[in-house]
Amino acid sequence: MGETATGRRDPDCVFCKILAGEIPSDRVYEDETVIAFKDLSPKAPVHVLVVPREHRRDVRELAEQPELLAHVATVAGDIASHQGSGDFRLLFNTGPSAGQTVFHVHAHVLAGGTLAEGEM
Ligand code: D5M
Repeated sequence: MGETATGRRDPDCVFCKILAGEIPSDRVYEDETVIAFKDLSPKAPVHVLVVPREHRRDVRELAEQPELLAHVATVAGDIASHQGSGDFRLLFNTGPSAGQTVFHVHAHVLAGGTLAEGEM
């Protein structure tokens, strides 16, 4: 539950708890390697987080697995197509001063309506 083949999980991580089903989430997609659920504090009409199942701190660590990083982008595009016009913004906050608050890598998928430049 919520663990991967390599078993990377942080018991204190809120997204690992969501992956394990210990905290509820509004899931919109899941497969063997990622899940996607609605952000608790949406900043756009569509605001979904795509989260690799393996606990990795940030996109730098995720980039060590290029296929998984590409898969996150593909899933993001599919969500934007299904829930919006197909246009979307893909954002990885990386590090505290860039606004990262949950240190389990996640891609913000923002879509729907018109997204202002500079806006999250
Ligand atoms: O983004 C972390 C994001 O995670 C932020 O937009 C709120 C969201 N969040 C935090 N807890 C939850 C739960 N339990 N469900 C759904 N969304 C959640 P960051 O880039 O780290 O600032």
